[in-house]
Amino acid sequence: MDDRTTPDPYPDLEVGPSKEWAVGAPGILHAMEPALARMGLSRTARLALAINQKDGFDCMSCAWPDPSHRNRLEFCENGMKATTWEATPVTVPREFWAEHSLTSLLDRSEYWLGQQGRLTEPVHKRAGSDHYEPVSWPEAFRIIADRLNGLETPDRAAFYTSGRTSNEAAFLYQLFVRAFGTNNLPDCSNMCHESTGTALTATIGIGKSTVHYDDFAKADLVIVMGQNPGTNHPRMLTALEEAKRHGGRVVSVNVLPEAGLIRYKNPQKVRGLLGRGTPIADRFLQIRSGGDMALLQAVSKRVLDAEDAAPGTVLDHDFLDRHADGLEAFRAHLAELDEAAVLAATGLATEEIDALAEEYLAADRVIITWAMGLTQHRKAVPTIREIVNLLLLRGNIGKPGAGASPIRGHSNVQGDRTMGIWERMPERFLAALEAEFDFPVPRAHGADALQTVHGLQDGAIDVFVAMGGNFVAAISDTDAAEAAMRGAKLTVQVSTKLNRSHVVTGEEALILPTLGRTEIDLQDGRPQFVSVEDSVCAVHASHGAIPPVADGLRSEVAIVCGLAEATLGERHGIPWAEFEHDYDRIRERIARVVPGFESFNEDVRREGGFVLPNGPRDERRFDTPSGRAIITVNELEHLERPPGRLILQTLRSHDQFNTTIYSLDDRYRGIRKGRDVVFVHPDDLAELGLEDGQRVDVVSEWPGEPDRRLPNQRLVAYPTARGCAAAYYPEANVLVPLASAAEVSNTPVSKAVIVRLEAVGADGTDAGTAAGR
Ligand SMILES: Nc1nc2c(c(=O)[nH]1)N[C@H]1C(S)=C(S)[C@@H](COP(=O)(O)OP(=O)(O)OC[C@H]3O[C@@H](n4cnc5c(=O)[nH]c(N)nc54)[C@H](O)[C@@H]3O)O[C@H]1N2
Ligand SMILES: Nc1nc2c(c(=O)[nH]1)N[C@H]1C(S)=C(S)[C@@H](COP(=O)(O)OP(=O)(O)OC[C@H]3O[C@@H](n4cnc5c(=O)[nH]c(N)nc54)[C@H](O)[C@@H]3O)O[C@H]1N2
Ligand code: SF4
Ligand SMILES: [Mo]
Repeated sequence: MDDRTTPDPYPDLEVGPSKEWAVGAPGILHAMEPALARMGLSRTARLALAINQKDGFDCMSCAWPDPSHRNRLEFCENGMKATTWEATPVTVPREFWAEHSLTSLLDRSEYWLGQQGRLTEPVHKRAGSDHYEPVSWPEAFRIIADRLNGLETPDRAAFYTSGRTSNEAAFLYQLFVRAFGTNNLPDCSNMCHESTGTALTATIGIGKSTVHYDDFAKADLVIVMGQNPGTNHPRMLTALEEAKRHGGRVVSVNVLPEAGLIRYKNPQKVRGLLGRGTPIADRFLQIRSGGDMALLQAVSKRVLDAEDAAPGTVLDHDFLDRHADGLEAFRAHLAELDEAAVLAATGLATEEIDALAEEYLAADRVIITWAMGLTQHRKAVPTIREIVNLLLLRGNIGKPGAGASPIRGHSNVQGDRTMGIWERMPERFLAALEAEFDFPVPRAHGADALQTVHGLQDGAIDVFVAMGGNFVAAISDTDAAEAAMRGAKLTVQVSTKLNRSHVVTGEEALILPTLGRTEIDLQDGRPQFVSVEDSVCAVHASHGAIPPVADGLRSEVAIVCGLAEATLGERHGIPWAEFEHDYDRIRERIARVVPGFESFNEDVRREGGFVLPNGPRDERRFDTPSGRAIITVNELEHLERPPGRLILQTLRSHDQFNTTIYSLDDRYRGIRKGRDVVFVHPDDLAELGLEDGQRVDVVSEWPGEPDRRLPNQRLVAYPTARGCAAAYYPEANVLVPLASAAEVSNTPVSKAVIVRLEAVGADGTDAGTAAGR
């Protein structure tokens, strides 16, 4: 049995008070300690001096951008954790595979698997075997090529990508997949900001942020919605601090009072290290889960009411006349807005909404940022369209200090999309690819992440290849996803370290170990560099800084080229060997296919890189069918909480990166040495007849389906919004129904799972609360 389901997996769990401040000296020290212990001073120093520096490597953790004026140390605590996790000198020894059967590895947690160190040689699990065995690179490529070429149609294979893959590797990977003949390119973005891309492309013509890094310092108001920057984008706090120094205000809209937004100690400033830090959020709206669409509509209505009261003075008429459609329908729709429904949906008081509207009206330049608290809801797409509506009313797109700014997850998830990693790339891109490489590029849309699970379930997909990531742990409904993966004929993982997706395999499986971003990538004796695109569309180079942890590791580029050569041979005449030996040759091709990269090889060598063109940001140009931005009408519908149930969000602790668990602590939330907790408001606990410290099964309900269960969690009384609960991803993924997906974007609804809590007796048996039984 997996230790997610053992009765008491974390016997040392400690729960203390949550913290009000984030980062500062304790943070950086916290991150450096294990690094120093494991890697020694010289390796640690070499890494610390290279992260996010001009000639160094791009931090592989989140997609937060770098400022143009860089400090000597330009990283945060969590960047250091990610770096040392990758750059550890610990490696998985050859004997490991003989000693550990796959069945025995199923009992191991993600934390344990990650602790085994870096993967160093390709391994192969034959059909029917319970062990991986070392295999040579050519043999590994030959096996995969044989299986791919033996498929009835190329659509029987799916090729997943996680967001650390460089632009160069991503471009070649999608080229290989499309030359092989399919658009089955699911990616982590399907589970992440897909709702953002869907909403923004339809309304403003581009699925990306419309701000520059420097805009944060120029903003009068930054509204941070559904995002926990103190943990997930720590250096964003520096940008928010700067905004405040210039007189800007910051509002947080969140279900939880997250530490970093309350008070921040900047590790780069002596003042920050010693002092009490800067209070970041001037205002905190503690919203109910899924209430954001109602809040945004209510604020827009107040803006329109203010305009009615003083015609011609509130809206940006010049902007609206020139650039936007749909104002009248929007106005008519909001005239009918039911304030009672808004209050029920948001859980906020009228005065709190009035106050936010006043903040918005008082500001000439407004940025709205958001992340998973908005994108992973059933109504995510219309909610993000409402962000656009609110911004458009006062021309807050395409001027300095203003804009819509989704904050991306993985360090190159945005770049991977730009390079063509998407199951539904637009015709423009596919036609350009076809013209450049002269083979018939498939046009039928491919499978996204959830469709890939269904494809595996139905037997429509036989081969699953993953360029990074940990698909079975990251996607919804772990049990169903794992069962589906076991039905595959072949699974292939290109990875740096072990995770659950290496253990839950198809009939036959391979692991191909890859270089990480910290490592020097030599091809023909010459160092190569790669490039990435951050959350605000800036592209820059990343150079490895330390020697690879083992001989024989290959770069992601080399692995794609090896796979492609073995699978496609001379087909299509694509010069894979040339690409592998000199990454400039790849960039030359990208330059001819992807707009904005025309002088890629020159631009990427400039200090700080270059910024991609962006119609709305640069010239208020909206690439929609009408050439204008679209104000949309969205029916307000909010999540009803059935009696006796809670709305559970699944989120990240401070010491994890997605499915990678660095430590069992979550210090801002007061949790140590364990992850089996569920956070619930004390009044809800009382109402449910439960108490802090008690153990419960968390049971998720979905109409017509059997219950899903996360057993034996410790209740933690916590100041979340009423009716809401929180538990850690990925453990809580067992609770997310596969059928629960956002409208249009098909993103799993990981932030709103309807659950009931069932008390567990001291002996670990079900003590049987009445609810739902
Ligand atoms: N250290 C670290 N950094 C990371 C990651 C990591 O795991 N660790 N992951 C990376 C990735 S891939 C991503 S996508 C980002 C994720 O970055 P975040 O989106 O910040 O990550 P989550 O932990 O999912 O936090 C969601 C936040 O939304 C709030 N929230 C939940 N539901 C609602 C709602 O209905 N309304 C509102 N207004 N708020 C809500 C939660 O309380 C929480 O603060 O971080 C990236 N950076
Ligand atoms: N319930 C719930 N589920 C969620 C979410 C949630 O909030 N709640 N969040 C969703 C989001 S936002 C995301 S982005 C997905 C994340 O889903 P994924 O991207 O699939 O997962 P990660 O945990 O980021 O992947 C970690 C693995 O990547 C590999 N890796 C690390 N670095 C490299 C590298 O440089 N190259 C290669 N090839 N491999 C590398 C390592 O083997 C590591 O184990 O999860 C989603 N799932
Ligand atoms: S903010 Fe993100 S990208 Fe920057 S150093 Fe921290 S983890 Fe790395
Ligand atoms: Mo993400």
